[in-house]
Amino acid sequence: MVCDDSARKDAAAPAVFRRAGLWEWVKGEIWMKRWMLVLLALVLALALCACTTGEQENGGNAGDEQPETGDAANDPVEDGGADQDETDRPIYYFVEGQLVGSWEDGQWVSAVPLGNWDGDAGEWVSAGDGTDRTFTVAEILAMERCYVYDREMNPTVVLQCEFPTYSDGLGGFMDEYEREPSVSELLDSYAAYVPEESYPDRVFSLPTVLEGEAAELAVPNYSFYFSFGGQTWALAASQPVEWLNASRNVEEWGDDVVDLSAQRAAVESYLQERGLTAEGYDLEVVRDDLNSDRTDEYILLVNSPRDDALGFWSADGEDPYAFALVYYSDGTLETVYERTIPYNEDATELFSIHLVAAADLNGDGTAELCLRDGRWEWGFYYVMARQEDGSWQRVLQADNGM
Ligand SMILES: [Ca+2]
Ligand SMILES: [Ca+2]
Repeated sequence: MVCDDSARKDAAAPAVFRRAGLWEWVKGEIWMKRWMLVLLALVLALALCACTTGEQENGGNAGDEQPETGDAANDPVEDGGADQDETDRPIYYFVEGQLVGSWEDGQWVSAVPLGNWDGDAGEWVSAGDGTDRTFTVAEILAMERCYVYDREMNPTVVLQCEFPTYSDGLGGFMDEYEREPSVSELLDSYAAYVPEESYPDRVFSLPTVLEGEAAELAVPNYSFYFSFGGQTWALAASQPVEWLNASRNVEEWGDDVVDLSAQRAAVESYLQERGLTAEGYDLEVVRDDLNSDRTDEYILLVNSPRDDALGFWSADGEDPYAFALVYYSDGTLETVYERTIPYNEDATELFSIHLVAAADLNGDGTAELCLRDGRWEWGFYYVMARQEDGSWQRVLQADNGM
């Protein structure tokens, strides 16, 4: 019976095996041992393969003979890969809805050239330290999400961005963008919501990827506002920031009355040193730890006396001024921003400086100050950054128009 069985198996064996004599080897008495050897070799080969692949994924020993894995070190890896990708992107900042610029490649990049308009000379005068570029609406809508901050509110995340589009452009002042198809038509197919006709705002989900002509639309650099979740917040950013601004108008804060006599004395001597009136000036005080040394600093917004009804300065014959200062616990005063103009009897210009937000935007441990420079029917937003020598530089700027 055994022989019969063996013969049947021989007959069923593939002809090619029989010709090569392999079948004898396969069916031999020690076939089990041989197959185990083959299996062991297979397992060893697989284990070797797995080790090599692991090294390549970690960017470790990707050898020259493996050029296709040479980029592995630059590819996002599973742990923190998304974070790595995020940190390579510019971080965008919006002050009261207006794009002021970004932090990218380790530097500030302003949305408009850093400077002041010199009305007498009829030209821009450079101010600040940094560069600027044109931003596209496409890069703003590519933001994964937006972190928004406002007074007395917990920071929150918003996944919606809105802005106005018109037939001839973005915003209301961009006739040079007139085109066919209109800007509205270009963007409507990407919008999550298009309101009733004649209402210009379009609502977009974050992120939205624009393509073609739509991807080339520049963010207007004059009087153009983004809102996020329906609001223009004090501050919005594409990455979380260290938000301060906790104690505003500290003199008026309920039971926590703070004696500001030292700060007021410092302000008054500061003004007198500059030949400016120290009577009736307008003072706004914000208290917080700007430099992470666990001691509060005082941000002092000092504006010249004003007529409450008209908003013009009210000290006849005195030069009007606006200052943003930081007062440290040792009595040191630093000038963040200053503007004075000679008194003019035909005084029609209004200007004042206000703090919109204080936050460490670039995560270096020192807060930047976001200021609103209000002028007569025009104005600017500035982001001021403290330098190592204690000076403050304007690093980002937006033109807020009306
Ligand atoms: Ca401090
Ligand atoms: Ca900072």
